[in-house]
Amino acid sequence: MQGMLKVCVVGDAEVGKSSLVASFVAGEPTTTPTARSRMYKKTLRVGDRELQLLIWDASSLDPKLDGIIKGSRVVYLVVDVTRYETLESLPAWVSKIRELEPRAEIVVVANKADRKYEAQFWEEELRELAQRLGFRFAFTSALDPEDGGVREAFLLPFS
Ligand SMILES: Nc1nc2c(ncn2[C@@H]2O[C@H](COP(=O)(O)OP(=O)(O)O)[C@@H](O)[C@H]2O)c(=O)[nH]1
Ligand SMILES: [Mg+2]
Repeated sequence: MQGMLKVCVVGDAEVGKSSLVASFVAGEPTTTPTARSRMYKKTLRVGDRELQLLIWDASSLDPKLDGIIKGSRVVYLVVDVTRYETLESLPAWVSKIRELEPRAEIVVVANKADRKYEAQFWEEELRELAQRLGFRFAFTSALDPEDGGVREAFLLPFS
């Protein structure tokens, strides 16, 4: 077995970070919003490899946010498809991550995809940004742990 891999989940407030992590780790989205960051452990089997993830659900209000990003191998950067401003703040997040942890892989998670009918941006716009800023992206619905694409999004860097 390999060592622990540190990853973190960041993004603007209320985009669904805690719901995504809870959905991935425990199979159900969280119901308790919190301003504090939390760490979870999750063991993953990918092919014949076993990965031990240390997953930080990083609160955007946490004064220790920079320390959480530092040392992360993957940073899941969450945006909310129903709020365009979360896409507008994406480049600033990418710069911050690149500055703190240049080698981290960034995966943009476009969450709340179940509200597509209210979406303020979608795939074309993400693809354009992804090409320019160099990240991969996935759509998710944290409210649907089974079919919401949550596991696929978290696994993207490891498959
Ligand atoms: N419709 C929908 N609501 C979501 C989704 N993910 C989170 N939410 C809701 O968005 C709000 C903020 O979620 P939370 O996980 O606390 O966001 P955080 O501040 O980024 O940790 C809560 O009311 C969640 O129930 C999703 O995929 N779809
Ligand atoms: Mg939260």
